Amino acid sequence: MSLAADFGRTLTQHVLENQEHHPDARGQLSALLTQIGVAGKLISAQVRRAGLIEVWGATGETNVQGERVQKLDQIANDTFVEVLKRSGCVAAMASEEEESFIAVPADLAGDYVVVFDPLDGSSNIDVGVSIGTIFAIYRKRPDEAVSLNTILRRGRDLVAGGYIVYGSSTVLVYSSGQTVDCFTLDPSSGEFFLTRSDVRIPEKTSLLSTNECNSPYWPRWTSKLIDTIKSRNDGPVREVSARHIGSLVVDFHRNLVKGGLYLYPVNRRTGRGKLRLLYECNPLAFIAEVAGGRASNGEIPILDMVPTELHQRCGIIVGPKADVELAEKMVRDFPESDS
Ligand code: AFP
Repeated sequence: MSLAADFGRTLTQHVLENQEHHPDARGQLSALLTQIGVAGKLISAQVRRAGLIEVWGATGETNVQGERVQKLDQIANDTFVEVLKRSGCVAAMASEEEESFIAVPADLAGDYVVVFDPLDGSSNIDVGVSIGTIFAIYRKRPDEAVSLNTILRRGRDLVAGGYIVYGSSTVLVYSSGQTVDCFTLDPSSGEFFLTRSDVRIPEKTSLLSTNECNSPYWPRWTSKLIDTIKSRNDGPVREVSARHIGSLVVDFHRNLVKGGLYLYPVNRRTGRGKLRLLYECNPLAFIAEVAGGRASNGEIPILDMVPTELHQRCGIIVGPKADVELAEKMVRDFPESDS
């Protein structure tokens, strides 16, 4: 038996096979997804050296090879921007790390628009805790000259989305709308191999993920929802437990596989959320919906929100459908005006 048979399909094989499901596919989306895999491998290699970069950075900004030391989130951003530019598949992009969007020069420009958070959970970098990259892909509207409006699109228009988790292993998860599939990086061969296919989020919430220290700033419905979910433990068996890492993408990935509800409501004093609609909430909402879950800002699905700014923030509840719908009901039942 060959070793490849033990591992199963590679990311490239899977992407090419999936291309057949898209009637208007011309191969550019497949090439783009494959290049995102390449960017993920490059960033993963740097993440594995993060502690060393930290030490070198602190002692004079030069590593043992005499190279200038950059911060990891800057490395991840520059890597993603460069790989996407050179892919020949992207017309414009926007990054959580960049103030404005980037238009790709005409000679390199392709048909797609990519928005991404190059390194989510950066406060976890220097303590060796899992972090990740999040991305989402739109098809550029035909004949459109690139402008801010090229980027400010509803999540409902996405053609693909996904993320890469740099954890105990490096895992790339993506969907182009049919299924959600997970690939694990085999460090010895440098290939991503399919390790979970057609992931469906469990229907029951068994994990609850939220930063409970924010409770003084929560809208009224949030505590009511959390109390309701915790009350499921009043019986003889514990049904729900808490898990919160503080890297949204990693919290999301665990919840997707194990059945967890993630909440980051708007701050009721400022009326603002923390997480970014374009780079964080939309891609994860896209994955959640394809996997049979739901993502909402409490009033409407995240994917139906119309962005008005590049770095727009919003509240989010994402996870098993029934409990996201329960949260939406609680938003209606406990309006702020009654407090
Ligand atoms: P950074 O990438 O800037 O560290 O942001 C991380 C994040 O947006 C998200 O990944 C975390 O879950 C969230 O912030 C944690 O923030 P709180 O400390 O407000 O809970």
